[in-house]
Amino acid sequence: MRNINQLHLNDAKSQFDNYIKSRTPVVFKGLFAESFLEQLTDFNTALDRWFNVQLSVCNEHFYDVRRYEDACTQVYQTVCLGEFFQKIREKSFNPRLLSSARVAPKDIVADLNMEHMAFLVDDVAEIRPYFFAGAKDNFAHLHYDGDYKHVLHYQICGRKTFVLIDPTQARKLLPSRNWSCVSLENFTPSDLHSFLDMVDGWKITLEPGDTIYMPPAFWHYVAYEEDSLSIAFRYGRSKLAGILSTKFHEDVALQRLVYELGGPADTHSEILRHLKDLIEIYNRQYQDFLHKFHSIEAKYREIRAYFDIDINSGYFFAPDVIAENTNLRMLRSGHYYSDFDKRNVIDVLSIPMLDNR
Ligand SMILES: O=C(O)CCC(=O)C(=O)O
Ligand SMILES: [Fe+2]
Repeated sequence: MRNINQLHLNDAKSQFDNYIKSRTPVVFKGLFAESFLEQLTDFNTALDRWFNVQLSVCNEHFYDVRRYEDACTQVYQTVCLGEFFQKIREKSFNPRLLSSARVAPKDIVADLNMEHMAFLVDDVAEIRPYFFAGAKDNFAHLHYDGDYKHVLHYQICGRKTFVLIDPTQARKLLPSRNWSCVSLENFTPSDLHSFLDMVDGWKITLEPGDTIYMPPAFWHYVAYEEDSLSIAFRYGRSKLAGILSTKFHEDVALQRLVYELGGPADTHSEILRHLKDLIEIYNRQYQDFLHKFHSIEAKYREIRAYFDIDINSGYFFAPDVIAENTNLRMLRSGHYYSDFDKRNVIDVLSIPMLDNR
């Protein structure tokens, strides 16, 4: 297991670049020390201030790798923040309800001054804030985010443990799309420790006021040690990563390509060859979206073989899980490939292939 370094703000200014370049997680202390947000590190104070803020909450955070039916019946409900925690405490709400990765409500954004991050990111205007609220013992199942953005996750109040694993470890994680079938939420502390040794992962518990940097495409699992409020600031991806994220369905093949693009330039020629192939396959004409999906899947298999990621021979996959996941992947691909007419082509010449921030 690897520990995550903690930086004080003075050091952050000079050192953050090295963490970004080497795709290494790090934690900042006191990012909003001089702003109003830092006055809300006490849970009850924050709850008082934002009691009436409307939240969209939803059960579960890992429906893809559970039952197929669950994936089709995700139901959101609207509730105000104060009532949300009250109802969980009095057990009239399911404790697994989370407000997860929803665009931060405007009353909360009004209490933020993003300029406090100006020294960390090139362009504050491109940062998108997402809000998270959840009660003690909740969790976010192990996954990676297919937007391939950098993330600064600020812990407003409560404590949360972050586990991070880099994309090279995918073959040990039984991945399905961007979800792992490994349920870290069921591990004992000592199981987790051994597992993190196996996958060379990082672990840290954030205190209120801490901010963790998650590099793009990283696997993460989050455990709510206490009732918690936090904001994920997502920002900064290359034009190429944006195209891969929005045009292609998620797969560890793509995740790995994005990760490798952030690495040393002398490894790039094979990566670029795979990417150009993918775009060429994307731009072909197909009779329907499933044909397009299957052609892209075939290339993904080739890329996975290149990186030695054999995702379908995981030792612990039950056959029905594989079947359901394959089914789900195929259905979801409609979202990406239904519009398969000539207009939907990627202009390879317009993409700076090696602009990888
Ligand atoms: O804190 C959480 O519940 C999940 C965090 C997460 O997945 C993210 O910031 O992308
Ligand atoms: Fe995430």
